[in-house]
Amino acid sequence: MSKRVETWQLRTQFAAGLSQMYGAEVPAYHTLVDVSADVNRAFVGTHCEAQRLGSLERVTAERHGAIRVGNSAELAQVAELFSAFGIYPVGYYDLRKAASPVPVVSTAFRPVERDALERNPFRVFTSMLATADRRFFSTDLCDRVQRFLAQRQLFDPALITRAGQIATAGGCSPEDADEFVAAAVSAFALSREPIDLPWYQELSTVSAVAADIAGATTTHIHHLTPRVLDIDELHRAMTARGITMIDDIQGPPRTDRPQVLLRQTSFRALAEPRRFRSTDGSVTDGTLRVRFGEVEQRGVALTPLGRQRFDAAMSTPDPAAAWGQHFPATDEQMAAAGLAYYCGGDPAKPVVYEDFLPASAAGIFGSNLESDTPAADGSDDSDYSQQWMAGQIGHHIHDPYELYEKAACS
Ligand code: OOG
Ligand code: NI
Repeated sequence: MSKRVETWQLRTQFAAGLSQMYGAEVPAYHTLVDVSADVNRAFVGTHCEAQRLGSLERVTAERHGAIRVGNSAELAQVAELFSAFGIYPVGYYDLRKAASPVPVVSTAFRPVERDALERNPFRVFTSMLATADRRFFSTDLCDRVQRFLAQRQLFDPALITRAGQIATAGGCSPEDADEFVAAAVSAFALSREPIDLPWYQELSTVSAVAADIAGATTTHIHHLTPRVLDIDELHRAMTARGITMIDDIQGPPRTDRPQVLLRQTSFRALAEPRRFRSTDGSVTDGTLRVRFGEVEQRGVALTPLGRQRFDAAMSTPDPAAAWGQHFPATDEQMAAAGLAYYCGGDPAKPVVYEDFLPASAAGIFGSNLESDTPAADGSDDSDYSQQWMAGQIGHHIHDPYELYEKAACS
């Protein structure tokens, strides 16, 4: 009898399958992955402590993905599907509160146990359209979007049922794994179905993100993000290859002090072929610039106290210049001051930050919008809280700090 495929192996298979599909759809992603691997190899060759935040093998294999759904029913299906891969909702991000608001609320699906993270840390940043927020959607448009969403089916119900069974069993046979993972991956393929052009255009006037989410009857993987050990070098190397990167690296500044949290950057969305249906029923070929490539560099996870320092440094006009007033020079001092998590309190063993940053996420969302329509003034009486989201998907949403606390002590 053949061996059972465990949850973490299903996760690895799913991440690899998405990567293969996305690379075929967006060839520049392959360039990003190649350049990331080069940067990582070179960095490890010249820095003796390079692998303290993860082995070269793990870092180079590591990805996060991003997906976007329309309503809480779809989010609940995603939660059920992802439970088969051992990834669960962690953290709550309200991107409507960002400096450049995006009409979504988000969570990140990721492994929560340390050994599961070590085996494969694949995460998916998952956003849901906030249609009930009147600052973005009129009552009339909200009704029509909700009707549109209620009629579409992003996932085959049999796939979701199977996911629940596999999650409960903690794995499946190799044959079932191949079939299940292939079906899960293809649910995120870019569709060739024509898009209703007037509908897409109407939503675009609210937000390009709204159009991407609710403008079509299917969803897709929005991006996949490799991890690098030196994001500034990656930015230079990609630019040298003629790929237009966004100007900024989001998150903490470059510093020679301990690397904290998460730094991210992206290349501009590329035109991808899509088909459109006009009011008269005719179908034409066109393009959309929606999907881009993103890259990340991860540092040590900060405690709530460290996070306060981070927020204070980031709110200054020049975070790089202010950094030294907020953070000490060594991991020993970081640990002693209770600013960051270290396994067993050992400064040589930083606990890697596994989550996201709301300001950076909004920056990544916005980085590719030529322009986006700002939210209208007025009040929002929608109830998109973390508790609301947890109730809708029927899953506890983990508190990242509790997970880091546990990782540091175990
Ligand atoms: C998600 C944007 C945020 C990140 O890594 O912070 C993000 C999206 O564009 O759907 O991917
Ligand atoms: Ni991302």
